[in-house]
Amino acid sequence: MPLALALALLVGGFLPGALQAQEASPEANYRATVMQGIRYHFGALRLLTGGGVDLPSHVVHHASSLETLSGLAHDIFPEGSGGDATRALPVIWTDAEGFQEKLEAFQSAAAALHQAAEAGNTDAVASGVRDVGSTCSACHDDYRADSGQQ
Ligand code: ASC
Repeated sequence: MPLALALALLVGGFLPGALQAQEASPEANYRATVMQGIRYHFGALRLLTGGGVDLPSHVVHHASSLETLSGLAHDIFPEGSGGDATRALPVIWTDAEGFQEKLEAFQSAAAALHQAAEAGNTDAVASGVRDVGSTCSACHDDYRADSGQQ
């Protein structure tokens, strides 16, 4: 075994837990996965509404999925699922009420967007996409770290 590797293993083995890179918990991984789903459906909607992709029949499917996923959002922040390996900030749990308001604003905007899509109202869909985007940013501004593992 090369000396450098042996030393790294030795030092790593004795570092206190707080100094070792933390691994994300299954709950944090699940949260990040659901968020990716939200991000992809939202990205698809942006491409379909002024983003140059002309497949109007797809809008309702992404809007429906986005509303469904927004309904899962309040379950994916269990107490204790924060920590260094996630961008979820501790204020999510210390300001649970403020966080809940942001979640509900997202859910309402996603529901309104889905409704506009079901009605085939192109203008309402376009403004609905913008409104959902604002609720994403409003929450990320205060409750998500700017950078991090996930
Ligand atoms: C995304 C994403 C966000 C929002 C936000 C909308 O695709 O990851 O956080 O859109 O940028 O304004």
